[in-house]
Amino acid sequence: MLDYFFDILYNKHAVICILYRKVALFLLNESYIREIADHFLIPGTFDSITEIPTGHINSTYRIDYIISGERVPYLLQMINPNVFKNADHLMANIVSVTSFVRDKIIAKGGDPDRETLFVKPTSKGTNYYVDNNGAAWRLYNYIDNAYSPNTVESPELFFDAGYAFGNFQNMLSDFPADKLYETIPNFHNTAKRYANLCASVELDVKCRVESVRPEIDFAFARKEDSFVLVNMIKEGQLPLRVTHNDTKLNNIMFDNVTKKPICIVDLDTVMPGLSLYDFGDSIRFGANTAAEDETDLSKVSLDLNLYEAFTRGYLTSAGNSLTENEVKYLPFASKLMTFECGMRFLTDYLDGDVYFGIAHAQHNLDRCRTQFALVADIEKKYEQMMDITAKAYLEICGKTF
Ligand code: GN1
Ligand code: MG
Repeated sequence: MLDYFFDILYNKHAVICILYRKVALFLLNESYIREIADHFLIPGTFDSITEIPTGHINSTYRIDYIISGERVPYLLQMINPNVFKNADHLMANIVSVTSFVRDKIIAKGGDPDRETLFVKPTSKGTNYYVDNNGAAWRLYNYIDNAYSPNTVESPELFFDAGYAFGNFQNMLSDFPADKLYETIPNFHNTAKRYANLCASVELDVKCRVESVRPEIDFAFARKEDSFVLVNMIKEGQLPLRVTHNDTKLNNIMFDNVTKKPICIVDLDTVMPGLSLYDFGDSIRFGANTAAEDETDLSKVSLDLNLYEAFTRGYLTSAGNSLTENEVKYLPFASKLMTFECGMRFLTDYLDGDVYFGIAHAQHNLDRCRTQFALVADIEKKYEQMMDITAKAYLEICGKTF
């Protein structure tokens, strides 16, 4: 009935229809989300819910409560069950990593409520709540008066981002990595990602292969790249570390006033991994002169100034604890993580968009094309990136590779 009503409206007034849908959906959502929130130990009275529409995977809401006359915000999140199959392991990872980081922040005289996320328990004392549909929900402190940038406004900001992720790496350098679960096995195993793409091309469930031949050929031509770091791990040439694994710029919260990074968020994929994954993924997202889903590919390029700024920030906080190989391969990792992400978007497009959230039918393909255009530009600028890295390493750490 509701749909019929919407359809009639849609024919006449498309824009109004979209607005109505949004309002209706929101109203339905709001009471549901309130019910979920009731399962957590939150003092005070409920005030409001605001959806935070970022991220391609989880659903995120800010919920405000009034406690002793003051508005206190929290972050409520539904963990995407299609992506994270084991909420218990995922939440155990997050609780142990955030407790560890929290202790370090307190020891350094920092503000633990602002500098790290921490998990608020349910009224039953568990780390998360499972709703009637089987989806897991968790509640965090909300880092207020802060923002997470989607674009780099200045090299200084990107230097700070590099410093922040390097610092995160450092804070966890003595965390026992074997205590962490591998919540998404082979997450950055690029050889596996390549094999997944091949399998999806073979199956071609949505009959899309012919329409994306150039993208498939682009990926197939770079098969060898996908094995490089995987083989280095096997040969013991790169150390396993505790890594974030999703180091997009918008996973750093910056303070509204100081404009400095305060907190690293989105800890779902904290797992044992390579420092190179974290560095490369940051460059993929932040040093691109265009958005991740830009359709005008002439806007896509690797900004060398931004590459340099991030590299310098990162080496300033993490450089001395990295091995020579971990520094030498920074340009390669930038290319590889971009290639990996492009392969993942392409695979999902071929599979019928079953993994990443999309806003329109071609979204995954657009994202894939942007990533591959960036890979091509990195290949052109590769020597310059090597020079920038070597110079920064020498100047900041006094070392060569
Ligand atoms: C996903 O949901 P979001 O935007 O934080 C994805 C990352 C990708 C990213 C691409 C668990 O992260 O690996 O790099 O999209 N997260 C997962 O934008 O797959
Ligand atoms: Mg994420």
